[in-house]
Amino acid sequence: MEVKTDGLANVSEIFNQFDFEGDIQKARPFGNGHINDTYRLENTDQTKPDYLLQRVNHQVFKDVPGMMDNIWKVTNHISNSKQADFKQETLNIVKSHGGQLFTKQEDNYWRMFEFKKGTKSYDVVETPEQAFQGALAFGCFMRLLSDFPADTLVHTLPEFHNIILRLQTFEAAVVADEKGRAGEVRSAIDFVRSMAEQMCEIEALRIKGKIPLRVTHNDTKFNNVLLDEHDKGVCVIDLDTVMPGVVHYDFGDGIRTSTNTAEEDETDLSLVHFDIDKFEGFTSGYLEATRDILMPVEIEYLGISGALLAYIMGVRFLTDYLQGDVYYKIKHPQHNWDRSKVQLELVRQIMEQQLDIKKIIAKQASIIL
Ligand code: ADP
Ligand code: GN1
Ligand code: MG
Repeated sequence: MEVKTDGLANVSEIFNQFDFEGDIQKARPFGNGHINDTYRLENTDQTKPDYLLQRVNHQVFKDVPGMMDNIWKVTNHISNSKQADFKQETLNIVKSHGGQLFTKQEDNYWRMFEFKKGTKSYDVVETPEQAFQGALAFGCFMRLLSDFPADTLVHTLPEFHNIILRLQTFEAAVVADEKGRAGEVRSAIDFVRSMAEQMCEIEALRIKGKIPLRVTHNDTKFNNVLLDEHDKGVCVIDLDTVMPGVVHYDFGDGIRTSTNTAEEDETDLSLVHFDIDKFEGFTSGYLEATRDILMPVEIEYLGISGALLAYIMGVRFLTDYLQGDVYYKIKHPQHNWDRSKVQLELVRQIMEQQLDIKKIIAKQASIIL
């Protein structure tokens, strides 16, 4: 066994608790997630799958059994769906020898999935066609869950995208200024405040019950969909946050990540562009799967949802920076500040291009303006 998990038990002790097939001799850290620790397990038996072992971040996800139960339910629902035109693969959970959806070792929770061979995820989308394919998969995902009883799901992160509450936490962090960083980020604080009213509109409508609740993924960052070698969508992953929400959360997070020409933590802001062609690609893919199930109020607010999700992430990264980096994994002390600036720049650009954005949505949704 080559890999030890930074001071924890050897990973072989962990994965041997699961009911996998074949023979695993190699494990290596995998992926660019900000929350969980992921390892790819390579099978020496070529006829058997590789696996993905994850240590769940239980500081973030307090109810791991509830979360795994959600994932079990929605993946079964997708596998058994009769909506043949929208079918797609889903994550396959590998249970423990005792038949559990996870194992607990000391304070840590671990789980295993089959690794989807021949797939990749993109941190930065290269072409409008990739954006289309990923969006089609995300759209199918929401559609396949449109007949799932949402009230049977645990709210794994209650009020996760509630920007009204996120702004309260942000304002408290500005006042507390625990690390003495508020002065340095003053222009970002001012920008966040100047956009607050507009950015709370969707959430206010949700709270009033004016936008229908659906089962949403809530973390449709583009690297949470796997594409095959021909860039066709294969499987939506990272199902930790699947719970009731509004379509704007999923469409918006897909837009903020698939249209950005730069990395999420790019330090040269001149490289951060909202790419309207990728916007059109993502929009047409998403609406291909969902056009006929969305209500007019849902379509009406798709246009600002990309800005909203970029704003939420900008506020969250900035809050974490002010609080001393207590939530996201960081690689250097400025990391959350860098991430925040990129998101707030995207907010600015997406709001500036609302006219063109709304025309594209109307065209793709087949609405006559
Ligand atoms: P995090 O919650 O930390 O973002 P993810 O579940 O998204 O963790 O996994 C991190 C990365 O691992 C993904 O972006 C993807 O590239 C890869 N990955 C996750 N699940 C699978 C899978 N079942 N098959 C292949 N690759 C996967
Ligand atoms: C986190 O787990 P990952 O890296 O896919 C975060 C998302 C943020 C994203 C920003 C549970 O997603 O909300 O949009 O980072 N997930 C959680 O990159 O907080
Ligand atoms: Mg992820």
